[in-house]
Amino acid sequence: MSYRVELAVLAEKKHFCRFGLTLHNLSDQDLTDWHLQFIIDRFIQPDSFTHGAIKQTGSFCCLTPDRTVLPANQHYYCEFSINTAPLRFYTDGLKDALIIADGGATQHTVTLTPIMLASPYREKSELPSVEPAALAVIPMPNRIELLDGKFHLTTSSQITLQASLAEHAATWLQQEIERLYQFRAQTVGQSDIIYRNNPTLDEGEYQISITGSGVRLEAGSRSGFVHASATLLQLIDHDEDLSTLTLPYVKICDKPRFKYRGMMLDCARHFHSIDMVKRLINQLAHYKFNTFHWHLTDDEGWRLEIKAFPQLTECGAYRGANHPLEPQFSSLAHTYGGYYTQQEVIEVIEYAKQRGINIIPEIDIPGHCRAALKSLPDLLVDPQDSSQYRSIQHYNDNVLSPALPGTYQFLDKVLEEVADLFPSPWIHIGADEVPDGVWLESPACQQLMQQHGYRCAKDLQGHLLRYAEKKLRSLGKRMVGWEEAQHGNKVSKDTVIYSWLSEEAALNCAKQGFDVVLQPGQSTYLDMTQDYRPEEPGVDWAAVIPLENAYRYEPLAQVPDNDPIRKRILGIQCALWSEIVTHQSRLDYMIFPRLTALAEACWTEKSQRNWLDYLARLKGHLPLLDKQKIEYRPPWK
Ligand code: TNX
Repeated sequence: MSYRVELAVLAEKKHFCRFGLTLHNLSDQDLTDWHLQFIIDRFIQPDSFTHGAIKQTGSFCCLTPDRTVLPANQHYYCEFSINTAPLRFYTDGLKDALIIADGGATQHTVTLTPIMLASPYREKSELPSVEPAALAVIPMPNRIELLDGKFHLTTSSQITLQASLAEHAATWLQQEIERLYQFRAQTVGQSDIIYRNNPTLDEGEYQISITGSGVRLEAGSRSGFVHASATLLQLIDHDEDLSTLTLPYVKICDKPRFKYRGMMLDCARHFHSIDMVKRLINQLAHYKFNTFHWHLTDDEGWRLEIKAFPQLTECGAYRGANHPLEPQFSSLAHTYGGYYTQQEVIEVIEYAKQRGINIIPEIDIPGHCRAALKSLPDLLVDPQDSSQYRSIQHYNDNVLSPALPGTYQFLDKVLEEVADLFPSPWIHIGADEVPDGVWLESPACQQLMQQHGYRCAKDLQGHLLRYAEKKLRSLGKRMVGWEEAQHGNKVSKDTVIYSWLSEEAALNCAKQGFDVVLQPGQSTYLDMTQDYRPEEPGVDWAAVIPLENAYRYEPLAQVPDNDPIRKRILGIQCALWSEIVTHQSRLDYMIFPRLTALAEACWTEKSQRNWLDYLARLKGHLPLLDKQKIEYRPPWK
């Protein structure tokens, strides 16, 4: 350990923190002509900095000290301020640090010590202890009746299809039984599992009956059969010695509460491999989700191959020292990145389809576009625009211009390829977090405003989104976007709004006549920490979301049952933003088990939901997660 950096909170108030940063040179060599790079999510006030200067782009900071030599066995110290809420978690601190020395000729890795927080929370919160439930089905079926007796699947058991709609569901069941229990159902043999068509059942609805004569799964839709397979997989008990699978005698009648049950994964902030994406999609199928929202582009990365603009991935998919995109969130010393080829995307779409999951791609515009702007500067950057702004994630150059012809050429080509690639009838165009101050100092934007009588930036944003909506409509697609898509009041009521700020905001959109998907950050954001202890990874700007709070998320609790507005609420979506999600085990930890709790908000009628009952089922379900080596956050530590 030759170099070590320490960050300490010296003082904190409601919207102010003062920090001291110490860099120790523990080596026997002087550091000369050096600067320090580090990563932190919060914005450092540049003029608060002592003993040098700081330049920050996003989470990437470059500290130039006020002296060029740091002698062996000595330290450098500086202070600075951040005007945000107090830090409470170690992941709020520095995420990486790197010394660049000898004027750039050498670099040295730096050991980080956990941030010294001003008031770390030490109380332990514990879940009530429960006995594992015998029927550990999650989400809770709407009607389940346990009968006396057990059915055994043996090596001569066969899956029989009496419904063509069940083909995917049966194949998936077979694959999962093999993956989980190395148990292969036969192609000829005893017809023990029968998928049977039942046209009286609605979309997603299914019935299961397990009796002495076997397992019967009924549905009237592809999705219904997939959900039946999912339930069956959770009913299986495996006796390793007997090499049989045991199923309890039961009768189940089940159907979804909400039509839309989604999960969003941010693949831009950190890149998640195709295998990780498939793994998640498979898990979603187990909990009866039906939508995967693929966040493919953002300031810090463009992850989708676009044949018309190869630069988007050649340049925009990578961050690093010698790249137009600086390192962000992790990995200062190495180039970081990756993208999905269109061929890979086709495979993932097929994989998801077989599991009853529709994939909605998101191309986030006009904000969150830094990777695109850096990749296609000639097309997308307005050199006359001298507007000053800073986005929430601290960029001053991340917004498309509604006044450049290149913006529309870009949108046309990208949306055409995306619409071609994804069979989903919906395409998500983002629209979130366009910073204040944008476009104001651009003569071209000012002219566009005058031409149309627009009064503010929201009108310009609406102008661009209305164009995107028309383009998508011409491609046979419906536009969907974040809450802010309706800013400027220019898009039609066909646009589906994904509401992330609050339920009140969601209901407002619904009242205006928009269809709405609920994704309130306070309950469904899986990048929020799961407890108050500083070791918990995550952020807390929306809330801390312990398992119980995720479970107790009850949408529309204040809306009367007969209120017509309920029809506009299509469903619920959980989201994992990936600023801190660097690898599979972190992803597992943030998602599980909270995803299972939220699955129940999506699927199970309010009257059937019960926290302690869920905990008992979760306890009974954990062995299945262990079997799959899912590195969930242990609910009972
Ligand atoms: C808000 S919610 C964002 C994301 C961030 C996330 C971090 C929304 C539409 N935008 O860009 O990654 O917070 O929690």
